[in-house]
Amino acid sequence: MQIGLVGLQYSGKTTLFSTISGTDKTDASQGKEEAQIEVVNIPDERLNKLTEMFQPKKTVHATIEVYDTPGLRMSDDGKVKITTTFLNNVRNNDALFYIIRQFAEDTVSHPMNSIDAIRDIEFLDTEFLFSDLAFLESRIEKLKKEVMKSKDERLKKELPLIEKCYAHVEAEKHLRTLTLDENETKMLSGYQLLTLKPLAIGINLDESSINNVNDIIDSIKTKLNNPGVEIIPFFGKIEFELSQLSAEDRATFMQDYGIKESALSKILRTSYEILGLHSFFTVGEDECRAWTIRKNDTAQQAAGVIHTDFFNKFIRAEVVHYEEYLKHGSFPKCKEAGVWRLEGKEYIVKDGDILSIRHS
Ligand SMILES: Nc1nc2c(ncn2[C@@H]2O[C@H](COP(=O)(O)OP(=O)(O)O)[C@@H](O)[C@H]2O)c(=O)[nH]1
Ligand SMILES: [Mg+2]
Repeated sequence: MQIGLVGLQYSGKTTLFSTISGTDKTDASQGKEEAQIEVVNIPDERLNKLTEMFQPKKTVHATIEVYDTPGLRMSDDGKVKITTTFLNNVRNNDALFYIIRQFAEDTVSHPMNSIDAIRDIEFLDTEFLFSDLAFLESRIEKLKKEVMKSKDERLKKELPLIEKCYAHVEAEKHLRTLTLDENETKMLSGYQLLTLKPLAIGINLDESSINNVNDIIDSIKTKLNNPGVEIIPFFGKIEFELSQLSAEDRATFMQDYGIKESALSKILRTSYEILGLHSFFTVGEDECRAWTIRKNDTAQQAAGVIHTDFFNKFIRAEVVHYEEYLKHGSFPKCKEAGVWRLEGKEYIVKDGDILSIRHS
C-alpha cells in the first residue's frame, strides 16, 4: 500500500517525509522531478510487547510505502500548474495526503505568494476533479462507440456507471462521496481516479499556533466542503527537529510543546484507517510479525497474505486475541481460560488477532 504526500511547493512535504523515514532528505530532494519512496514501519505497541514476551530472533513490522511527490510550483506565467509528471506520480498512490502550509516563514516563499490553507486545498481539489472529469469524458465517448459495435455486456454496464460518475464530478463532488456497490467499485478500480482515492489533509502549523490548534482546525473544517475527510494538524519543522533527538529527549520536548502524538504516528495511523486496513499477528521463537489486511478480510484471506499456498491449503486458524494473550500469558493458559479458538475460513479476522494457520 502506498500513500502519497501531495501539495504545493514548500508546504513541508519533504520535511515530513524526512521525519517519517528517519533520515534527512531535505537537500537530496531539492528540485527533483521524481518522487522519493520510503518503506516505513507502522509503529505498533502490541508488537513490541509480543517481542518482549517471545524474545524471537526477528521482529517484523507491518509496513506502508510513503511517496514524497515533488510539489507544484509556479510556472513562468506566474501561475501554479498541474503537470503530467505530477499526476502520474499521484495516480499510483492508494491514498492521498494533502500537505497544506499554514506556517508563516519569511525566508520560505509560497508559490501563490500568501498563506491560505483553504485556497490551497481547493486548488488541489479542483485540479483533481478536473483530471477525473477529463478522463471520464473521454471514457464515455469511447464506450459509446464501442457499445454500438460490440455485444460485450460489461461495456454496456460500464457506460451508465461512468455517466453517473461524470455527473457527480461535474457537480464538483469527489467520487469518494458517491455510493458505489461492490461490482461498481471493481469496475472503476483500474482507472486510478484521483477523487476516488481515500484522502486525509495534513495542516502544517508553526509554533505560534501551538495554543490554538483546535480553533484553526475547526475554522478550516467549517469553511471546507469536504465531508468526512480527516484533517490532521502537525508541526512539520519542530517534529523534524525532535526526530533527530534521542527517544528520551524527544518525549520530554513533546510534552513541553504539548504534542500528544507525533505527526509520524498520526499520519501512519490515519493512512491505515482511511485505507480500511488493520493488523493481525503471528508469533513464535523465530519471528513475531504484524501483517496488514483489509477490515472484513477472512481467516483464509489472512492466511493468503502470509503465503499464497496457505490460502489454497487452508484448514483452520488457531486464534487468540492479543488482549487475551496479554492477560493469560501463554497459549496453554489461554486454552484453559477458553479464549483459544479454532476458526474456519469464513471467520472475519479482528484487529489484533494472533493467528496460527493449520494447512494441509
Ligand atoms: N517555519 C517552518 N518552516 C518549515 C516548516 N515545515 C517546513 N519548513 C521549511 O520550509 C521549507 C520547505 O520545506 P520542504 O519540506 O522542503 O517543502 P516541500 O517543497 O513541500 O517538500 C524548508 O526550508 C523547511 O525547513 C514548518 O512547520 N515551519
Ligand atoms: Mg519537497
